[in-house]
Amino acid sequence: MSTYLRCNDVKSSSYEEKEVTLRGWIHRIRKQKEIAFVLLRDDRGGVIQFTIPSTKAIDLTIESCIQITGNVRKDARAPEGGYEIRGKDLKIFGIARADYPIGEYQSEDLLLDYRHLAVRTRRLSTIAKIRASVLKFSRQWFIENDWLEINAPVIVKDAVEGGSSLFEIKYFDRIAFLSQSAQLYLEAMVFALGPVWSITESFRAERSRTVRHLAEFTHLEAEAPWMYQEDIMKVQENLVSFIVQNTLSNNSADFEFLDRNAKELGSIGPPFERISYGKAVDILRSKDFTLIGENGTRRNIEWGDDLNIESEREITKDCTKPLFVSEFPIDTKPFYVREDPNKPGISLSTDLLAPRGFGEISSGSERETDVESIKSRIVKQSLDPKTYGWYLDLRRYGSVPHSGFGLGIERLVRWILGMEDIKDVVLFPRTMSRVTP
Ligand code: AMO
Repeated sequence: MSTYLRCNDVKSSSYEEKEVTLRGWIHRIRKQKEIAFVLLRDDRGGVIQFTIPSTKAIDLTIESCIQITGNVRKDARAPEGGYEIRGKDLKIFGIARADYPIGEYQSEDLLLDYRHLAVRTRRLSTIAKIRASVLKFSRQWFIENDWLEINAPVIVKDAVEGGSSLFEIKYFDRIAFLSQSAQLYLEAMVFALGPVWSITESFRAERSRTVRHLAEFTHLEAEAPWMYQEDIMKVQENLVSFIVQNTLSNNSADFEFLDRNAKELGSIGPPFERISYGKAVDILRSKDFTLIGENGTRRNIEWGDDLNIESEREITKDCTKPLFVSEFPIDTKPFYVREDPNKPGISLSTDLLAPRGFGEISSGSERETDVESIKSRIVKQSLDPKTYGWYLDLRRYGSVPHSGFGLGIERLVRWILGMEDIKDVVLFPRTMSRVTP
C-alpha cells in the first residue's frame, strides 16, 4: 500500500517549501544543459513538474517509472497549477525503452492497437475516472433505495434479445451462449428477494459498425415485483438524474479537463419528458425523415418500423433532457414484454433516449405474466420454447406483476461526456473488428 502523496495533493500553500516524495511515470521531459524539467504523472492521472540536475536525468525516458523527493515551490511559470518540486533524490523503478509508441499526435487506429498503453493518456484515464463515478453512484442509488445487488451467469442457454445477436461458445460437449442480458435471472430473483439489480457484461454479436454499438458492454439491470410501467419509468429517471448530478459535482475538474461544458447536464432531473411511439413516427414523417428500404432506396418511416439511430437522433437533437418513448408496437418487442390489456397491439415498454441526439440509453417494460402468451411469442420469434422451461416456471408458480429495465453504462457515459464514439468510453473496446488488446 502506497502512502505516497499524489501530484494534486502537494499543489497548495501548506506544502510550500516542504519536502515531499511522489511516485509515478515520466509524462514529458525536457533536458537542458544544467537542469532537466520533468512532468511527473501519478497513478491517478495528476501531474506536476519537477526539476533535477541533468546529470541525474541522463537515463530518464518517457514513461519511466520513478520516485522523486524534493521541496515544493510555488512558481507561476510551472505548468499545471503553478507549483513544482525541486528534486533532490531520484529512485528509478523501471526505465522505459526509448521507442514508446505513443506520441502527441497519433491516429485513432494506432491508439486502439496500443490501448494497453494509451490508457495512460490523461484523456482516457480521466474518462475512466468519470466512468468509475457513474458506477459508484449507480450502486449508491440502489443501496440507498433498498434494492439488492445480485450476480447472474454470463454463460447461458437462452436468448433474451433475439437469436441473431448471440455469441456461440463451446461448452464442454455442448453449445452455449454468452449472455445478452441478465434480465431473466433478475426476474427469477424478484420472487425471492424483491427489488434486485445487477451489473453484468452483456454480449451482442450485432453486425452493426456504429458509434454506439459494442460487442461487449457493461449492463446495469434492475427488476422489481409489483411495479408497473409508470413505477419503473420513475426508477429510471430518478436513478439517471442521481448519477448525473453526483458525477458532475464529484468530477468537476475531470469535466473541465475534457472540456465538457456540463451546464446543460446540471438541469437534468425528474420528471423526464414522455412521448408515444406513434407521436415519434408522426414527428419524423412531418420532417420527411426517410429510412433505407429493402432495395436500397429511401422511403418514409411508417408505423411498425423500429426507431433506428438516425430516427432517435432526429427526435432528440433539440431536447435538453432525456425523453421516454412508450407505446411501441408489441411486434417490435421481445417475448417477455407485456401487451397493454387496454390497447391491443401496443406494448407496455419504454426506451429512454438521451438528449442532443445521443439516443437510447435504457430500455424497460412491464413483463408478460401469462404463460401461454409468452410461449406463443417465443415461437413467433423463432426461439425454442424448450429452452425457456425454467423461465416459464416463474409464471407457473406464483406469478407476480413485475417490471424492469436495462441501461448501457457506455451509452450513459458517452452522453454524459458528449462523446461521439462509444469506443472512447470503454477501456478495452470489443467491436466487430477488434478483440485485442
Ligand atoms: P436492450 O437490448 O435494449 O434491452 O439493451 C438495454 C440497453 O443496453 C444498451 N445496449 C448496448 N450498449 C452498447 N452496445 C450494444 N451493442 C448494446 N446493446 C444494448 C443500451 C440499451 O438501452 N433485457 C432488455 C432490457 C429490459 O427490458 O430489461 C435489454 O437488454 O443502452
